[in-house]
Amino acid sequence: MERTLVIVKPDGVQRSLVSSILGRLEIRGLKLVGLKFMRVTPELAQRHYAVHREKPFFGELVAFITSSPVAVAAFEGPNVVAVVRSIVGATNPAASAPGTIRGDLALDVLHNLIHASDAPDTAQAELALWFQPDELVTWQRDTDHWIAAES
Ligand code: IDP
Ligand code: MG
Repeated sequence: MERTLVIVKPDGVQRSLVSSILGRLEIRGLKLVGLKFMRVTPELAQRHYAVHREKPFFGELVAFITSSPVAVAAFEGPNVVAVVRSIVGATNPAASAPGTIRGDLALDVLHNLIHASDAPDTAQAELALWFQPDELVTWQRDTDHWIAAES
């Protein structure tokens, strides 16, 4: 079963939106398999956003993600990477569809509330970066077979 990394960014934590944001993923039927609340070091921020290091916004992105605590979650489910990205919405909230997290709750491309892995291979790498193996919990949920046949 596929897994993905989700981060409620500092703006989501400061705006008391952690439960609202993670709740949208939970009520969709996705299974929580990891959860923690933490400060992000500059080293972790730079590794997480390494693909953007040549971008003009890299400095402000690292400053933003390290500015205040974040909530980090791992979710599991069928096609979870693509499903979560569709719930999150487009990177720039100005173009995010209503009904998505960013389209309903955000206005600014930097302060767009949530990170979600963009492909299964990046999800695996990001989960390994943010979670120790024993922090990810494999468990049977009693409702799994009501949510997806392959659970
Ligand atoms: P994503 O979060 O939708 O995957 P990416 O293109 O991977 O978007 O960019 C990572 C993060 O960098 C975005 O979520 C946003 O916070 C920030 N970002 C992206 N583009 C810009 C920009 O043009 N200006 C400022 N920040 C940006
Ligand atoms: Mg991205």
